[in-house]
Amino acid sequence: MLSPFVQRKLASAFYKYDQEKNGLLEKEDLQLIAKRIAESFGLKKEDSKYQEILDTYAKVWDHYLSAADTDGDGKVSLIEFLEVREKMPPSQLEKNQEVNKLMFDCLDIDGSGTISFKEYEIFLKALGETNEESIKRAFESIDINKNGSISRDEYAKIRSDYGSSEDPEDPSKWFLGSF
Ligand SMILES: [Ca+2]
Ligand SMILES: [Ca+2]
Ligand SMILES: [Ca+2]
Repeated sequence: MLSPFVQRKLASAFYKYDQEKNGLLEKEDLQLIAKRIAESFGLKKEDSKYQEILDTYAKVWDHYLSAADTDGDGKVSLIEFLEVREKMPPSQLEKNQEVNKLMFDCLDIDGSGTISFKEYEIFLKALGETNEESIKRAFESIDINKNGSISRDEYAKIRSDYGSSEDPEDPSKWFLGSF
């Protein structure tokens, strides 16, 4: 059984990703986030990077979230989302690494190999974050070595801690901004 604290964090993530606020996660929600991110970077539909960002979010659905859609209606409820985390077998955890890589590549828009403050800010704003302090706090909590950018390892660690740490003081709870 997931603890109430972990459930709260996962539910918070679920509702941030539910762009249309209908209480269900769908592939369309992820496509909306991808479009917002691409547009915030000033990309146009014709740009190959624009399509690349959309494709990456489509893969996140296909390789990861669709596994939570147990009744196969193309929509993931919060209950399904929490259940899949609870029962996640080791094979799924490996997939999780794949998703970490996908998500990282998606956030690293300029392909520099690290996520800058600007890149993370655009991501959080696409999820609906409006509080600048929360954005700063999120970035600072992920930038473990405080060198001003997020590495793959830092991202993977905080993403994993967000979904598992039982410590209410752990900075990983700020991963997705306001909490
Ligand atoms: Ca939705
Ligand atoms: Ca970058
Ligand atoms: Ca860093």
